[in-house]
Amino acid sequence: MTEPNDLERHFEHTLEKDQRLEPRDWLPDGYRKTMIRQIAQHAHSEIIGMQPEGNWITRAPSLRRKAILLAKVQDEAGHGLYLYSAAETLGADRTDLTERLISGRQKYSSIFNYPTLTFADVGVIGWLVDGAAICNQVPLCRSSYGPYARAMIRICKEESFHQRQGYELLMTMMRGTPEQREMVQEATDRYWWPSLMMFGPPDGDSPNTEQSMAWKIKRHTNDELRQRFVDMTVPQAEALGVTLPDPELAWNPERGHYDFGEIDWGEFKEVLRGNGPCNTQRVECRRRAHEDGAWVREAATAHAAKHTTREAAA
Ligand code: FAQ
Repeated sequence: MTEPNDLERHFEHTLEKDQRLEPRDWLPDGYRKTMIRQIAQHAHSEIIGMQPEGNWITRAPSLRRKAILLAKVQDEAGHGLYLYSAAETLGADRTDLTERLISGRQKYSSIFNYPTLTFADVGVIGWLVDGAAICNQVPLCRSSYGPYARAMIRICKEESFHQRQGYELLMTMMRGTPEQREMVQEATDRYWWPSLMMFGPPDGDSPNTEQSMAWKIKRHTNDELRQRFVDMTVPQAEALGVTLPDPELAWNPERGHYDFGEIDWGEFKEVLRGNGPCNTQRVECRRRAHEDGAWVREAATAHAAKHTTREAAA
């Protein structure tokens, strides 16, 4: 085995001291590749994640709800853009990442392949999907790659607002008519299990966790975060007055955690293979938006070129 050189030692020491790695630092190829993969998948999730809720912007039941939803969806676009910028600091090319997304070569979160059938879904996405996102992303604020960790701080602040708006919407609906309460329960029934899948495969089937933990990219395993989410969400469901659709959900005093039923990993794998209820629609919509936006990118590039020529002439 060859001795590590100064650059490798600097990388290892930075991790040992729990400091951040920066774009100027030497990074092992595997670290760079893993970080680009995770950041790109995360960015794609934010961008594709605009679609399910975007579906309700024109049909929000009041001006207030419409303004809130518009702001939330815009935040998601912003998160996607910070994250693409973070991936660019690692040498990734945004056009290439978008190509990979629309050609199905790069993943985005499984959760966004489920439809939003009623307005209660907007509340449930805020409560459960943003709730799960926060649970997963707060530890990523301490991720070893500086630009990602810093982007995550702002993203988590905004996600907390998203989660609260969802919960407040559901609280309001639960104080409403029996039909509204039924809508909340039905949306919870549909979104509960897919939300648990957001944390990724069980630890025994997660090929990336061990190395990502060693590199301090991930701070907790998928199962640890999933358990944390369940423990946090059960009391919220009780306060809301909805039933989580799992008969095996029960407090386990010995473990100090809630036990929960088996997740349908067959469904998760199908969604990842592209066979979820909305995969085709989501990717097609993103591809169309990218093509329709070509003239904006061309105009911006032409404008920048003109600027450069004028500045050079001056
Ligand atoms: N969906 O070895 P692992 C949001 C893939 S929040 C699809 O365990 P890893 C906010 C995984 O990438 C959602 N693919 O992988 C919002 C890997 O792929 P590979 C986004 C999944 O990376 C809310 C393979 O399976 N959040 O957008 C999923 O160590 C509301 C093997 O898995 C993030 O991306 C899944 N659920 O752990 C927006 C957070 N799970 O290697 C709008 C950052 C796993 O085949 C509205 N990411 N895979 O290419 C992470 O923390 C990690 O990447 C995990 C997966 C935990 C997601």
